[in-house]
Amino acid sequence: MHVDRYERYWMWAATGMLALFLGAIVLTAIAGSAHPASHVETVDPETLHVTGEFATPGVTVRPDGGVTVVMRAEFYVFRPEVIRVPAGRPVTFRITSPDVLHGFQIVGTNVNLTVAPGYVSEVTTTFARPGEYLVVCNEYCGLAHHLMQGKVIVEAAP
Ligand SMILES: [Cu+2]
Repeated sequence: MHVDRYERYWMWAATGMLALFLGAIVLTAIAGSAHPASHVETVDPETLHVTGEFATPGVTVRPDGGVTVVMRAEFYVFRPEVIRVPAGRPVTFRITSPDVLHGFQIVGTNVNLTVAPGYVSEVTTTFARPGEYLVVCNEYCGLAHHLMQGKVIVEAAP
């Protein structure tokens, strides 16, 4: 099969660019330790109101002294809306949505989750000092999205 010289040059140039870009993706993924979400846990969004841990959202203290916060993000509220956790202890947030995509961002920290219906989003953090933190939804979820907020109150550990 005859391929024109210039066409061959461009085929090699395009192949080289593909290899270069793919190499850059692989290199930055390895160098930056990028990886897909490690926590994949599903839940039935239609029944989580009535059964399972998300039917009774709230704060529980684990035997190791850490705290687990089970939450729902739904039209247009976080449940519970006000969360009290101790400072200096690991706090694990487990959160899901029964309706649409929401966000869970604790302002002033690096806690920032996407909350998708059907999935449990989980993050563990430690609040160093007592204080109050604003929680906002940062995924547009509907007409009252701007009113969707909560509060984390970090109290001095007993
Ligand atoms: Cu929202």
